[in-house]
Amino acid sequence: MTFIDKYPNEAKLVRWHFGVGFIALAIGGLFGLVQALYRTGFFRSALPINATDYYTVLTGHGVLLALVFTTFLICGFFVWAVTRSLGRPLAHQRVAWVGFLSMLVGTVLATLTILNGFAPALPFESADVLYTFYAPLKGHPAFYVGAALLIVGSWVVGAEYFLTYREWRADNPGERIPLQTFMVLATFIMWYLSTLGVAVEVLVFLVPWSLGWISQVDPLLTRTLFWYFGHPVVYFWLLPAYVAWYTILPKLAGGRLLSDPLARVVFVLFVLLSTPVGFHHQYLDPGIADGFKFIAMTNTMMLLLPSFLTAFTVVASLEHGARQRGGGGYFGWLRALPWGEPAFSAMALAGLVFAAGGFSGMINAGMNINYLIHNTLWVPGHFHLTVGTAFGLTMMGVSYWLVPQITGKRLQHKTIAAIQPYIWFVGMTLMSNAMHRGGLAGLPRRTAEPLFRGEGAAPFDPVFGTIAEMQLQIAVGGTLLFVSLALFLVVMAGTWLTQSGVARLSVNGAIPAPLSGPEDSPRILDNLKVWTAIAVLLVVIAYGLPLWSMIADGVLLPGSGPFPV
Ligand code: HEM
Ligand SMILES: [Cu+2]
Repeated sequence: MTFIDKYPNEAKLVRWHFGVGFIALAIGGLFGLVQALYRTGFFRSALPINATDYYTVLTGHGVLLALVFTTFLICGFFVWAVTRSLGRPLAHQRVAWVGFLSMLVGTVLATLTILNGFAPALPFESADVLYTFYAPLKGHPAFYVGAALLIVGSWVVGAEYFLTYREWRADNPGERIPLQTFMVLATFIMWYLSTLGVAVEVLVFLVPWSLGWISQVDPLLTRTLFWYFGHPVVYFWLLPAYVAWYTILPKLAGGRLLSDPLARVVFVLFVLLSTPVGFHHQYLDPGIADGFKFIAMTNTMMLLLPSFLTAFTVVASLEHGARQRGGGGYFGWLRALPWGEPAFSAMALAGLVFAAGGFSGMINAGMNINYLIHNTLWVPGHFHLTVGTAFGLTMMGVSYWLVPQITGKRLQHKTIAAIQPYIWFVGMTLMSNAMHRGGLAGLPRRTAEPLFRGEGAAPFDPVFGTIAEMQLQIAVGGTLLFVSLALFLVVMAGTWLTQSGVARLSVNGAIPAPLSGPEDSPRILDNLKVWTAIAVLLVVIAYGLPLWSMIADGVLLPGSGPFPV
């Protein structure tokens, strides 16, 4: 039975989340194209913006894609995952709708404030503060309030998952938590723990400051609170992709997940290690002792372990599937995978790209080698592989599979859908590779004038190739990405708006049991209270002293007092 027939209300909730996410994707993607063309100098004079507006565009791009598109898609996807895997409707529908509405109002508020940056004639401040909103950059209070409503809304939707789980638990004492629900709960435990930082930053400091109630804030403290949240947020994006790779992808490949216990171990490791690592974004910030940066680096490197485990489990599951379909040989089985199915190819290509993103991430995480690439174009090169593709392209794959199930309509424009992931893959390879290389040559990120042309122009020194050739690849890659994104939205709109016909589409949304099930793992893995307690302890160890030294010299005073290393 198709999801929409079994759970019509939950299907509606997922649809609304996806719908808002897709609108954010459309606007954010358009801004991405503008950036790629403007900062590389292609069609620059034809674009209706100037170098100041560039920051409005860049803020819109970062906020709408990295914060809004992600959060809506994740919350919607998880509604499906919890309902399907527990096999019951949500416990308190209304709670989830309240959360959704809060997210929606917050998004509208923040977006309007950002877009206001295009109309300097209006007597309002706007919010060209980028999606990291570092103080002392100051935005209109409505921007911060909007961001807070978005996050608080996601908390409320998250509460719904826990409430539904609690009801299920009452009916099923002693049973193992179904895998997808386990993954959702683990992801949200991490989300609650980490968003606390940004909530304090916004509600205690930035909102009162933007309203003029307090005269200054401590940039180091607010940055630290931001990055306390800013690294776990990347796992908030990544883990839903993992949910799809572990639970949907093996089925699409014609097989079954290799190991449920390994999947649980991976998610537990993320709960433990995602948060006490934020200082790896602040290697260049003064006022944080090197020893704490070193702890953050070590924890970060440990996070490679769950990602390697994932690569192993997912590839092994795909091989299993391919062999079920008649594939053979050492690598020959790869050809037996359904590469023409957009849901499969999008997720599989996303996983491949993520491997590359993982490697450039290791460079970012190295305390010394980070200095080479900090604030250069390398960094956006890296995260377009991770959030941009590992998350973004996976969610497109999820949509190809799920939207028919939540609308009851057959996927339309199948040919377009089949080629769309490949266009994304090629575009991203061009853009991201050139961004990485440009970063190594010293090209800065976040500027409309990366070449500092004119007097005192900075010399750039690529190891091979030229800056001009990299700029061309960024522009061509960015254009292909935009084309791909537009094609995806055409397929979605076409599917959504098509007449459903006489008979409802019936999709087999069942997910086969893993080869090795939860009964093969120790019960302690399901004890989320224990893992939460250890995670909190690790956070206290990593953050306690540095945060104390930042506030001990006066909560609003910049910097931190010296303390012995
Ligand atoms: C049409 C596809 C896309 C294109 C052409 C594109 C292009 C770009 C470019 C050129 C930059 C660098 C701007 C600069 O530093 O001056 C950038 C930044 C960024 N992009 Fe994208 N992008 C695309 C899709 C995405 C997606 C899908 C995501 C996330 C889900 C994303 C997230 C970001 C973020 C977070 C930044 C950094 C913003 C900042 O520095 O404040 N982008 N993008
Ligand atoms: Cu990080």
